[in-house]
Amino acid sequence: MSEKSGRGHVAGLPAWDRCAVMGVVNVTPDSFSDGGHWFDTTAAVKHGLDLVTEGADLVDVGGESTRPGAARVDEAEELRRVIPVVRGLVSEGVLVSVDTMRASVAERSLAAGAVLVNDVSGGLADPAMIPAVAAAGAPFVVMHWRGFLQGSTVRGSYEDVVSEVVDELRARVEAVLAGGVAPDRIVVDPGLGFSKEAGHDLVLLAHLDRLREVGHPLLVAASRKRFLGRVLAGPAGAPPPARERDAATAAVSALAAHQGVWAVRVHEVRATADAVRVARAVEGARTAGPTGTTETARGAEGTGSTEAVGTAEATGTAEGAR
Ligand code: PMM
Repeated sequence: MSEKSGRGHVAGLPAWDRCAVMGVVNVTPDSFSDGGHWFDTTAAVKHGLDLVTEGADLVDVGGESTRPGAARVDEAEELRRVIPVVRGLVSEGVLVSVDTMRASVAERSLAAGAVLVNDVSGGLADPAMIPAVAAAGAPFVVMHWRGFLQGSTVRGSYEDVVSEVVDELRARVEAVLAGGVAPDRIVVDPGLGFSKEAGHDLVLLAHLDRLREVGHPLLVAASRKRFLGRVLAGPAGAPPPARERDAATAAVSALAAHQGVWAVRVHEVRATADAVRVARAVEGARTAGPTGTTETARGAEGTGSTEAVGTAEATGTAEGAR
């Protein structure tokens, strides 16, 4: 399955038989696309559960906005935002990923039952992060990152964006391995929109095969990002607001799933959940005979953990849950 597709498997997580869907819950007042919506713990937990009902395999909980120019939130406040939401979702059987650049938040989230650490800095922002993840034996997302998005770091400059992102990710992975994180627990991510222009993001998406050569499962997080606004606006138009970029996001999810990425990270789950299932069905049809009868859409459903998707696949019919 995943080996054949090249999607890979992350030790410590279920082996989904398709691209996994990571739903986003930003417990922040200021994230660029959904800031302020899920700032309250109860609303955030409810939103995470809704995302699972809509087809999310994992829910990524973050308490710090990474948008350009954002001030850093202090540690106590980040813990206050994130930990109760992680606890609330874990208690409902949801697989939780924590989106943080702080070792303390990662450690406390893992202790509360989170199963994955998603660090947009790839361990660069906090020197205690890699030792903490290694000690916990947790899976770790290493994103391509050139620093906090301030001043000239916002845009980024590249001669050859794909080669540079691949090389820089390889170097980061080496550091993470040297810090004791197991190779089968590392996920890599090109960091769309982080020190990149719209054109850079598109070139990276066009060369996901090169990113897969880094040798670790790949996470793609295109959801509602600026480059989609640019594509939808056309050369002279104004970009639609972030919340009107969900159909474009689902299109990227289908393309990414078709190219064998391990997971996509999205704010609006329903359309992406459908997109990755269609991609899986098409992948299955490649091995079907000319009559197309060996693989059906039903058979193409993932084998995701019942804990992760309690309200969807555990009830037997993903169709019923959506
Ligand atoms: N982007 C954002 C937040 N977390 N995590 C990973 N691994 N990759 C990303 O590209 C990424 C991320 C920013 O998006 P948001 O604030 O709209 O959620």
